[in-house]
Amino acid sequence: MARAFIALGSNLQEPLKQVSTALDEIDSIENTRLIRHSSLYVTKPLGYENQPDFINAVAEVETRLDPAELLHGLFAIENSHGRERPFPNAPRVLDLDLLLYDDITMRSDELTLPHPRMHERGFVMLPLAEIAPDLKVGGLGTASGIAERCAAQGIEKLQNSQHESH
Ligand code: PH2
Ligand code: MG
Ligand code: MG
Repeated sequence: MARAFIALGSNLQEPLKQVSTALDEIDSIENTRLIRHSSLYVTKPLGYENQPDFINAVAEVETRLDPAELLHGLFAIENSHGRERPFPNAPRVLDLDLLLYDDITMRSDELTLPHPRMHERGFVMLPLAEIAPDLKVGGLGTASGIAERCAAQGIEKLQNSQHESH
């Protein structure tokens, strides 16, 4: 069994519902089980700023799939939510990014591990530090240490946002 972390994000078409549903769907990927997930966070858009706030969260899974197979499972969920890709960092109904897969470092056309921008992104690092504060992130230190350096990016935890069915 491998342990992997996935970032969830949405800022279109009822983002709360998109992210909550996606957590259940991640648990339904073959040979994959949701272990835990963070609270949901309301976050200011980073990168392309002229778009609505996001709902973000991070999930931890156990899986027998290899990284590419798991990624394809995530793409299938994005597509079933009607994900489109008009331009980089565009508003989206659902974005599922594979952040970490055990200690694997890899670079292919479709997947780079660890996710190359995760350590700069408060909307990834604060939720990750909530569920795995001592996790080592690629040679850059622990999730909680990196999260502290990202804290001032307009990231707010939603109260009572532990998802009911988990
Ligand atoms: N995703 C991006 C770019 N910017 N900003 C926030 N707050 N949340 C996101 O999920 C996000 C972003 C590219 O994937
Ligand atoms: Mg992304
Ligand atoms: Mg993505």
